[in-house]
Amino acid sequence: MELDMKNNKATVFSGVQPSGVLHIGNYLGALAQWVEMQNQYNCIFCVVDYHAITVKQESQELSRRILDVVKIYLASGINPEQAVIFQQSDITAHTELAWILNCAAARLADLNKMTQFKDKGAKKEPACPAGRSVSVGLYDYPVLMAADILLYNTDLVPVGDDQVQHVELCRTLAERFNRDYGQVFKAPQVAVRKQGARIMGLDDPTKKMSKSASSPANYIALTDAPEIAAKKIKRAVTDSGSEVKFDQKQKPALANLLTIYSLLAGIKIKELEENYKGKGYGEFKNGLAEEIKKFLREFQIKYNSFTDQEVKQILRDGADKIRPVANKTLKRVKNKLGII
Ligand code: AQP
Repeated sequence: MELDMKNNKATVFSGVQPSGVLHIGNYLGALAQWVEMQNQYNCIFCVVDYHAITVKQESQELSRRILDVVKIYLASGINPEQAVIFQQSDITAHTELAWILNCAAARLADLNKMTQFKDKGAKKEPACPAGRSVSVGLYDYPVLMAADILLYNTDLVPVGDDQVQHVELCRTLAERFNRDYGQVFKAPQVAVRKQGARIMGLDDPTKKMSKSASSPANYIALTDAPEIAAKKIKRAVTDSGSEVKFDQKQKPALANLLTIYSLLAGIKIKELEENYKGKGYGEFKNGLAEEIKKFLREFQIKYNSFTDQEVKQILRDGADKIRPVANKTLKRVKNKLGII
């Protein structure tokens, strides 16, 4: 069965790494946007397992997490009848195209500008952020991501704020290849939500919420027990003062909590400020904790309703649908290079 890409809909591509427990930052920054897009576009959502191994993973845990990420997609509302869901390593064209882009389009100067390998390197080895502790794969991650996107003639890439730099690089690589070897690739646009594009850590509002954070107090995992999640909210860092007011500069921790509350409850921030006028941080956090508990309870009922067998079948079907599209693009690229 081949994917019908001949309709007039634009194509959306995005993915998540099975590199840890997914958190509400992943949900609000990326997944919620994907769900909104699936009626309007040809959507392709990938579990990017080759990206996950750019940092050390425990092999049994990785196998488990690949399936869990798909369950999270499904619980978020991605419908496999509408969107294609597949596992990156099932389509060999991704790594083949990444190698070709490494040689024919990417430059060291491009990759040296990327911040992710420096940030992750700094976490492991503060004295040497871009050095000994960073794998070549982590450094090259943005090129593999460009290959993921370009194989499917993608128009739009919905991501959180931290991935914008990588989508911009993808455009550069596409344009450079087209210029040097002839037109093959479509340069994609990035789609970032106005609100929720960078949810910050609960323990440190200057750093983004991250699944590889050293402390679970940093994030609300989508699989956290609702009571545990409520406790994390109550212990979350807040700012000085007591007025519930959105002020990114003076009250970054509260601004983050207000953003989470607003998106989960579907209530405007102005309205939340009004509701909590004169009530203080404690009452505000209680309200948010209740909202989180409600969200997680409903989410987890759906999450737990899918079996591993169902998920494996969805991944097989997705790969079968999408493989011809990827192979067609790869063939065009190889032709341009004279690899026939
Ligand atoms: N804190 C965040 N706020 C909003 N969006 C976020 N995303 C990640 N963190 C936040 C978005 O979630 C999607 C999937 O992320 P990823 O798996 O590609 O990895 P990442 O961007 O590196 O996110 P993490 O959670 O921090 O993972 P680790 O710790 O493994 O690197 C992307 O669209 C991302 O922008």
